[in-house]
Amino acid sequence: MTRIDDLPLANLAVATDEDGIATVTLNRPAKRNALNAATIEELVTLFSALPRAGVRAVVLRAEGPHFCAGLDLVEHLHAGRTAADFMHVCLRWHEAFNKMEYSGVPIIAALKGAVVGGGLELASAAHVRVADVSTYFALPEGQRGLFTGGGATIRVADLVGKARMIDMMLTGRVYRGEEAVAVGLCQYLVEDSESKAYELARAAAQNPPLSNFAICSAISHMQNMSALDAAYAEAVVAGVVNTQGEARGRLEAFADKTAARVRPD
Ligand code: 1HE
Repeated sequence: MTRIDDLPLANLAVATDEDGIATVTLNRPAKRNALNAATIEELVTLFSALPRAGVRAVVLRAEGPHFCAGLDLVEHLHAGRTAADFMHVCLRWHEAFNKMEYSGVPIIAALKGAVVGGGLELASAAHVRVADVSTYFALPEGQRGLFTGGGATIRVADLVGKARMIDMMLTGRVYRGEEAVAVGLCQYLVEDSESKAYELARAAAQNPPLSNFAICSAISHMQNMSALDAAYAEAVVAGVVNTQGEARGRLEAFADKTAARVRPD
C-alpha cells in the first residue's frame, strides 16, 4: 500500500481521513491555482500513487475563491518554449489527467469561481463535478491566442458536445448556474460545493472498491473502443465485478428484504 499523505507536494496538499476519503487541494491561490509545470508533475505523482493507497474516494478542491485559472500563462510566456517543448508539456498534462480519469477511484470536483481553460480540462478529468453559485466555466484559449492542450478536445467535447465547445473557444462564452448544468459542464449546482462533494464522496465510498474501480475506469476505456469490443469488455468486467464476494452479501440482503430499496427522495 502506498502512503500518499507523505508525498513531497508544494502546489497540492493531500490528506486522507479514517474513512478513506482523500482531500486533494489545489494550493496555489495567489496565482488562482494556475497550472504550472511543477503542479502538473505533482498531479502525475499523486494520481499515480493514489489507486494503490487504499483510498475509497477523492474530493478535489481548491484554496482561494477560484478553482483553477488554467495554464500558467506567465510561466508559458517566460519559458521560451518551442513547439516540441509545448507538445511535451501537453503530454504531461495528459498523463496527469488520464491518471485521474482512469484511476478507478471516484474523484468528485468541488468547484467555485473560475473553472477556465486548463482548469476546465482538470475538472473534466474528475468523475463528478459539483458547482456553486460563484462557479463559471470558459475556454478563453482563442482570446489568448492559444489552443487547448490538456484534453479538452476529448473531455470537454464529450461533456458539452462539439458545437458548444467550438462556440466557447471562438467567442469566449461563459457558462454558469443552471445553464452550466443543462449543457453538462457540471452535474450539481448547490450553495456549498465542498459539503456536497464530501456527501457524494462518502456515498460512493460505500460501494465495493471493485465496483467503483469498474465505474471509474471501465466506462472511460469502453468509450475508446468499438461498440463490439466495448460490449465484450463490459461482459468481462461484469463477470469479475458481479461475482465478487462483496456483491454476494448485498444480494443476500436484498433477497432477505433487509437491504434498502430504490426509492425517490
Ligand atoms: C495567473 C493566471 C494564469 C491568474 N497563469 N498566472 N487561463 C486564462 O486565460 C485565465 C487567466 N486568469 C484570469 O482570467 C483571472 O486571473 C481570474 C479570473 C482567474 C482571476 O481574476 P482575479 O482578478 O481574481 O485575479 P488576477 O488579478 O487576474 O490574478 C491574480 C494573480 O494570479 C496574478 O498574479 P500576481 O503575481 O500579479 O499577483 C495573476 O498573474 C495570477 N494568475 N491566472 C498565470 N492562468 C494545456 S493548454 C491550456 C490552455 C489554457 O489553459 S488557456 C486559459 C488560461
